[in-house]
Parts: sequence; C-alpha cells; structure tokens
Amino acid sequence: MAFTVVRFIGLCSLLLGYGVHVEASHLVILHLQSHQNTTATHQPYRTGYHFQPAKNWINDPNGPIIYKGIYHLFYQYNPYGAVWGNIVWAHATSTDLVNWVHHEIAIKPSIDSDINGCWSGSATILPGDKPAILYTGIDPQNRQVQNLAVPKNLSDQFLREWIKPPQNPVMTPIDGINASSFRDPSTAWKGSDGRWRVIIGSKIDQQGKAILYRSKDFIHWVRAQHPLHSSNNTGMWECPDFFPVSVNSTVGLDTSVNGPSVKHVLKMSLNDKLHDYYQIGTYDLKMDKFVPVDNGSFNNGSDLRYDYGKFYASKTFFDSSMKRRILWGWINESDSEQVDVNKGWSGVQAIPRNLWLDKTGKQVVQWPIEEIEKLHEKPIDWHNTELKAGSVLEVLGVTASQADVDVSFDLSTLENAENMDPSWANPQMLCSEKGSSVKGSLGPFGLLVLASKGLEEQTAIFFRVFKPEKSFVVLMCSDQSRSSLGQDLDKTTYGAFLDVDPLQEGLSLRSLIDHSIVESFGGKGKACITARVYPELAINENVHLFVFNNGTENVRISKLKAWSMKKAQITY
Ligand code: DQQ
Repeated sequence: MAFTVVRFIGLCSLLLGYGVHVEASHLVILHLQSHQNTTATHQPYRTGYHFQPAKNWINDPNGPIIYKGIYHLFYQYNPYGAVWGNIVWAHATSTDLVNWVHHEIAIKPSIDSDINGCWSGSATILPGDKPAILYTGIDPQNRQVQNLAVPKNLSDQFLREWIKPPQNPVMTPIDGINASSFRDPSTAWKGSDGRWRVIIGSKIDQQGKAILYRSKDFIHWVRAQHPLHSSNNTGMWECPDFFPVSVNSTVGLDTSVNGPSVKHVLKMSLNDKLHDYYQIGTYDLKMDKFVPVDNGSFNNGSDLRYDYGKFYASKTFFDSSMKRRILWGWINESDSEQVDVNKGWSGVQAIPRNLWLDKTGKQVVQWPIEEIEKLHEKPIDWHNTELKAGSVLEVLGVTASQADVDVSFDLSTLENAENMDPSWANPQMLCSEKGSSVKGSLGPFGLLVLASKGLEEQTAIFFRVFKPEKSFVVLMCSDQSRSSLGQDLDKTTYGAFLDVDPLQEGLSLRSLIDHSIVESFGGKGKACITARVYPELAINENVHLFVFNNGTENVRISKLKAWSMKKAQITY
C-alpha cells in the first residue's frame, strides 16, 4: 500500500484539492487520519494527572476561560484517529483545573467558513459576562478565515452548545494576506477608545506578523494598517498571545489592562522552530504597537522561551476568581506516528502554570498551579543531606512513576567551578555535549527520574555551574539520551541558562513526573524544561527516583520534598 505522508511541519505546502495551496502546521498523514485505532491494553505511557482525552490525537489548547466559577478548556482534537486531521474543538470543564469532565464537541465543521476544519482560536469575556470565541475556519477554497462562535444558552455554566452567527466569516484573507498563513486569533483586549483588538498569526515571505484587527461590536472587524508587531526571518507566527503583566506583583491582570505599572508579553509559536518564544515590552496605545524592551526580534538566538523542551501552541487566560494568569501548553509525542496509532492516542496538555513577571522585569516566571498539590500523598522530607561527589542516592517511599519532587541544593563556594568558554552560547548544545554522564566540577547534580533500578534507563535533570571571567553561569539540562532502551525515539537533550545567583538563592529544581512526561522548573520557575520519554524497564512499579552528583565537588541538599501523586479524575 502506498502510504501518503503529505508534508512535514512548516516545510512545504499541501495541495488539498480545489487547486489551492494550504499550509497546515502539522504532519499530515492522510491514510491515518481516520484510521481505526487498535486499542492497546498495555498503556504504560498514559499519564495519571495530566490532561488527556480517552483516545485519539490532541494538539493546541484553545479558548481557556473561567465562566460562572467553571474552568473551560477546549482543544484541537481528531475524533477519528491518533494523528492530526479532521480537526474540531473538544471541550472539558473543571472546578479546580485538575479534575475534568468532558462534554460534547463544542465546535465542529458546520458552515461554509469552517467546513474543512475548525482550527485554533481564543475566548474573550465580553461585557455582561458573555463569552465569545474567535477561531480559524478552513473554508471550501481551503482558505484560512476567522469565525465567531457564541454560547447558545448563557445560563448553562458548562457552555455546552455554541452557535455561529450568520455574519461568519468575520475576517477573511484579503488585501495581500496570504490565505494559507492567516490563523489563530488571540484573546481580544479593549483599547481606551472602547474598541476591541485582536491579533492573528501570519507571515509574508519569511516575515512573521501579528496582524491587528479592531471592532466596536465583535462582529465587524477592520484590519489596522500596520501589524501589532512583526519580525524578519521568523517564518509563520502561530497562536499569538498578548497580555499585560504587573511590574510589582505576581497578581494576574485582565487582558485589557494597561498603564505605567504594567508591561506586556507577546508570545509567538514559531512554526519553523516549533517552540514558543516571548518578548517583554510595552503596549503603545497611541500607535497600537507592541514595543519590545530590548528590541527583541524572536530570531536573535538568545530569545526567551516559556519552555526549553516540548511545549507548543500555548495560551494564557486571566483567572478572575484567583486573580492570576494561567498558561496552558501542548506537549506532543517523541515517538513515531505508527506507534501513536498503535497506542491509540497522541498529545497531552501540560499542567497549567501560574505566570507572572520576574522581579528583574527581564523574564516571566512559571509555577504549577497550586491546585495540583491536592493530589499530593505520602510526603517524603529530607533536610540537610550531603550529596558527595560521585554519589547516587535513591529517594525511597515515593511512587516514582507519578510524583512531584522539589529539591534545593546549597553550594558553599563557586571557586572550583569549571571555566566557561565564551563560545558556549547555546545551552541546548552545551547540555548535549556535557550530558549527565560527563563528569564536571560543580555539577552535573540533580535528579534521575523515570529510572530503572540498575539505571539502564534514566532521564537526568541537572545543573552545572560555570565560571566565566566574572560571576558565574548556571546551566539547567534535561538529558533524555538514556531515557529508554527503545529505538526510533526523539531523545534530544534540552538545555537553558538559568538566571539565578546560586550562592545567594541556592539552586532549586521541581519536577512533575507522570509516566512519560517530566515537567521541570529550575530556579523556582525561571527556566522550564518539559521532556517526553518512553522507558521500557522503568514503568509502573519498576520506576525509581534518585538524586545524583557527578561532579568532583560535594553539594548539600538543603531540602528535598517529594510526594506520590494521586490520579486526577478525568471523565469522558
Ligand atoms: N495548530 C492548529 C493551527 C495552529 C497550529 C491546527 C499550531 O490553527 O496554527 O490544528 O499547532
């Protein structure tokens, strides 16, 4: 049988008939899109407390909101298979962002302007507590257009039915907009002139753009003459997100807030790199433009990322009940499509993260929402433990396949740290060259998670401290190279530089471990790395957890707390 793999993400165009080139952003495998899954009974990689549906493919989180005290998560879903295709908006609700109840599909192709797919978008709460969704529809000519959907019944707090007003589509790719690069409307915000604004991801040639639209009534949208922001050589900007953060507190803000004590974050999912990049800046209301503080361009190599591992197409929302901004992100698989078809599913949503501006104003900080602590059980508490050079200590008493571990290291001196070579500018490369098995001086030290008893399999999350001319540099790594004895897996090692002073603040690492996912937060959320791994030996009760130090210097564990995690209740 001749299998049809149409294209790889971001690399070429897809001819879907009608003589029109349409770019999809996912691997399109036509013969598997509606392939009946074999429902494998051996499922060691399904997660215990991450969000995932019973089966099939999922990708981007869409339109998260809180409405009448209920959290809503919509997401891109293929109802018929474990690879991307047949895309609709699936829907689940929760009272705590941990336990979820699924509802019927909220938005599926039903009108001309979404007949070939209901792609990503966002929700906005309009005055009078009225939610509205803007999403990308694929029309009969396979053009990307923007549609509006509103709840059928506002007194249903679960917002189970959505209707599409007759004015759809409300934005179309005219006047030079590329019909295959025009998607993913953001949450809208209101300017001081009372008009709504929304941005749509786009590109012209290789220049990425956040096209700006304005509207008085949320139905009639007029394109602004200039984009909110654009940047050369960045390719297609997917899933733009634009929101204010407070400069002097960790409290979240409604998306329309602006003023002197506010900075703005502009996030883009760069289709060419498949990573979520963000910039911090100000929102110039007069010009209706985003002005990055450091002239950031999304392509200068040192750009900020939410997560230096697997995390894409993310989206925030303002949780008005807890006055916080929450970030959702999609974690895709690291195995092959055929394996996904065999296991019957693909994709997981990351644990929602509380997000705020760091005190330095130079980056954001992310931390798992406090509600997941409800799942903690069987606490382990270590204090003041010497972690000698070359040692590996097992953390006993925790269900190591499904756990939350938070460890802090104290370094008494940085004197013996290795010298930093100024050419080591790329942390991911540095982590691959200096993996966990490469001896160092101050580090590598950290956690070995999802590990087999004899350490044949292990995912290492660790730090190394270097000394440049002056001061120091902290490197945080997630090394998947020995995560599984299995073949044909993406075992890329990830890395990030961590902006903390280890002598003043110590070095902390929290890892959320969930069978095939490890979400790690370094320096209390200043650098995040998510890994996707598929051990063969280290599954279920055969999983172990260790702390290790492969440097020549001793370090001290000032505290280690670990908990087994209960299963989240997800009802399908
Ligand atoms: N996924 C959606 C698009 C978006 C992409 C399609 C990002 O709307 O650009 O499923 O992962």
